[in-house]
This record gives sequence, C-alpha cells and structure tokens, in this order.
Amino acid sequence: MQRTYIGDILRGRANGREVTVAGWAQDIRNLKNVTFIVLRDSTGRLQVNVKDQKLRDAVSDLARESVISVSGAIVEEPKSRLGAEIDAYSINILNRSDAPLPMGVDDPVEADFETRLNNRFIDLRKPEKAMIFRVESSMLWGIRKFLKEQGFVEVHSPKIVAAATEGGAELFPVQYFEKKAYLNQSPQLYKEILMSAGLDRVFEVGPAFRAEEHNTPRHLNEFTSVDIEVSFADHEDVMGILENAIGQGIKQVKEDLGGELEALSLRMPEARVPFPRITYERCLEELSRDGINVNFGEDLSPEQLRLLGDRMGGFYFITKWPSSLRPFYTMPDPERPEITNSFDLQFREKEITSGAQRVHDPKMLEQRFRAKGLNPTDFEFYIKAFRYGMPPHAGWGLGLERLVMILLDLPNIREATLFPRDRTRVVP
Ligand code: ATP
Ligand code: AMO
Repeated sequence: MQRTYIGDILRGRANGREVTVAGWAQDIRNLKNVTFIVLRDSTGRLQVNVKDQKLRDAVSDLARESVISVSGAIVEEPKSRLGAEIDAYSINILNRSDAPLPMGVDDPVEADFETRLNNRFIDLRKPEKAMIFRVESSMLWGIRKFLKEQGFVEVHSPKIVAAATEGGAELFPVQYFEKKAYLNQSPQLYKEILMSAGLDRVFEVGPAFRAEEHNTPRHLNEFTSVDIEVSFADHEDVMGILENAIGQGIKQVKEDLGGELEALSLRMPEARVPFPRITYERCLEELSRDGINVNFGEDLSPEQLRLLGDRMGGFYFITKWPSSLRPFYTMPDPERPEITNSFDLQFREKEITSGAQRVHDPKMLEQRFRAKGLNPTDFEFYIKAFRYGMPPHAGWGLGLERLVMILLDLPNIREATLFPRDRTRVVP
C-alpha cells in the first residue's frame, strides 16, 4: 500500500499535499457539521476532518481502534492540538475493531499492570510503551555494530541441553524423546567450547531460561542474554569491551531516538568510560565504615548494594569476588585462590552483567567441579574441549531486559519484556 507516515507530515516532510495515511482510529467525534478522527500510526497522530456526508455516514458507527486508510489533503494551517490535519476525500475501512475495548490506548488513568500484560497488543500501541522496545532495538544494534567492528563472530548455541551451567536447582526439564534434557540457563559451556574451536571472539544474543521460583521486579524465567567469549583474554580485557559496548549502545539510542525520547520525557544515563572499579573486599571495607559487617564469602544483599550504589553513582564494576560465590568455570586469582578474576557490572544497586576469566586447565576444571559438589563426568562433552588445546579465555553475560529496565529507570523488568514469562505467567 502506498502511504505516507504521519511522522513525516508532522515534520513537514510529506511529499506533496495529497496523501494517503493509514492506521488506527484512536478517537472519533461527531460534531454538527464535521466528524473528527484522531488517526494514529507507528510514527504519530493527526486529525482527520470528515466533512462529506457520505463519508461521515460510513464512519458513524466505527468503533475506536478500527484500522482505516484515509486519502486527503494536508491542511496548511492546522487548528488541531495534534499539529497536523488532513481533509478526507476518501476513507477505506480495512478492519473493524470490536467494542468495548479490553483497555484503552489513551485513557487518562492507566490500566493495572496485569490487564496491560494480558492485552499487550493494545498496551504497546501507546507510544511510550513501544518506545521501550525501540530503545532495546537501537541499544542492541549499537552493541552488535561495536562487537562486529571488534572482530566478533555472531553464533547460535543450542537451547535444549543436557547439563546445568549456573546452578542445578534452576533448570526447566524437557522430555527429549527417551532422554532427559533441559532448557539452557546460559550459553556458557558452548561459548567456551568455541574458544577451543578457534573462533577466537564470539557473541550470542539468545534466550536463557531460569526456573527461579521467586517473583521479583528484576527476574524473569526467560530472558535475553547477550554473551561474549574472547580467547587469549582475561577479565580486565572483557571489562574494557563491556564498557565500550554499553557506551556505543547508548550512543546509538541517542542517535536514533534522541528527540523522541525527550518528547516522552525519557532520559538515558551517561556512560563515561572507563567505569569505576571496586573490589569485593573494598566493598566490605566501605560497608564496615557504615557499621555493616559482612563476612568474606557472603553475598552482598540488595540493601548493601543500595548503599554501595549511592556511593558509586551510575555504572561501576565490583571485581574479584570470592570463589565460593562464583560458578565452577571462574578462574581463581593465581596469587590468592580464595578470590577470582571475576566481575559484576552494576548500575547503582542493580546487577547488569556477570563475567570473568575462565579456568582453562582441564585438571583445575575437574577440581573446581568437585569443589562445587558437581560430577565432572556429567560435563565430559565440555571438559573434552579443554584437553586438546584450549586457549586462556574470558567473557561475560548481560541481561538485555535488565539493561533496558535500568537505562530507562523502569520499575519492573516486565515493562522491558514484550511477553514476560514469570512464576505465574506463560500467556500471552
Ligand atoms: P545471578 O545469576 O548472578 O544471581 P542475578 O542477576 O539474578 O544473577 P541479582 O539477583 O541481581 O543477580 O543479584 C543481586 C543481589 O541480590 C545478590 O547479591 C543476591 O544475593 C540478591 N538476590 C538475588 N535474588 C534475590 C531475591 N529473590 N530476593 C532478595 N535478594 C535477592
Ligand atoms: P549470570 O547468571 O549472572 O551469569 O547472568 C548474567 C546476566 O543475565 C541477567 N540475568 C537475568 N535477567 C533476567 N532474569 C533473570 N532471571 C536473570 N538471571 C540473570 C543479569 C545477569 O547479570 N554465564 C554467566 C555469564 C558469564 O560469565 O559469561 C551468567 O549466566 O543481567
């Protein structure tokens, strides 16, 4: 269909005065001599003036949110608050909406979150909700572009797997013909195997599944993980790649959407590279100055992270976590094996990314499995790749929805998820 986007008309960039526009009839008002339709497409809204009686009759019983196309003339000096008007000379009803709507697009009071998620197809018609996913798309585009420039290969690892990576209790089981399998918690083992395969630097953007029972504002049971793995690298190397990737992602969002974000009063934080670094042990010292005693080896609670976040500001790394808190694949510090060459990237109190240098010696790897109470035989397909020439390597995993939630200061990760999967929700 030949059509003009409403955004182009609003910005005075429409080609010619006669146009065809198409979208949703958001509001229809019948006055004495004219019918006004507020027409919305993905780029904006304008007012359609319908004066012809035949056309007025044709739309008189049209329900809100019906899909129409309108051909007409752009009004040179629009009086409507929407900033653009067209006088209709033909209207095509493409698909009628049922009435009443399960929720409105432009209601003064927003529907509750459950209703919004149950009717996500309408919820996302609101420009400020759709914008979240446009930000996500631009962010990911910026990150992808950066990684490609850095020589990374985009890969796709299996999501139906035979072994846990991030802790045994949080797996969704799958009946795989006569075998027992699971949905993958992260591409960890596969991205490491690809280092032995010589792909050198890989990244993957894909789903990760965690059967975590709790319902929190920052956890999903299915999320999008952006993962990298780099050969002949340590944790410092991949921290550098991470901060620059985020910087480039934010730059891309500002380039693509800057003006529109401002119009919706949405602001992106600055990413000043390099991000500050603080070791886990320094965190404990900082907390003890506030009279909070955390024993070495204890995880930092959300309240403690909040205190640290207030002190550190926006983005910062917490590095050198204790071995007891990190998975089997994490490289111990050669000088002090009770701590690891690991890091989390935080934004204030919230974790965005975990990463580390990995164990590359197969003997050490087997020891680490045993130390974590895991049986190395269950991971034979993985350890095998370490026995025949595995380079030293490092990488990270970033939750895309987490990142967008944090950047846009959203109250709940589900706002940054099209169709969230949580403890109770598998539909829509
Ligand atoms: P990981 O898989 O590394 O735990 P994560 O992103 O789930 O990744 P977070 O949940 O952001 O980690 O962890 C931040 C801190 O919050 C951790 O110190 C953890 O102890 C704490 N935490 C995690 N889950 C919960 C929860 N359901 N309730 C309260 N605190 C939690
Ligand atoms: P981790 O388990 O910390 O590390 O996960 C990495 C990042 O993924 C995001 N994330 C989640 N997002 C939404 N809902 C969840 N339930 C959830 N769980 C995790 C977070 C987190 O920082 N293999 C390692 C990464 C690596 O070392 O390369 C891993 O999976 O943003």
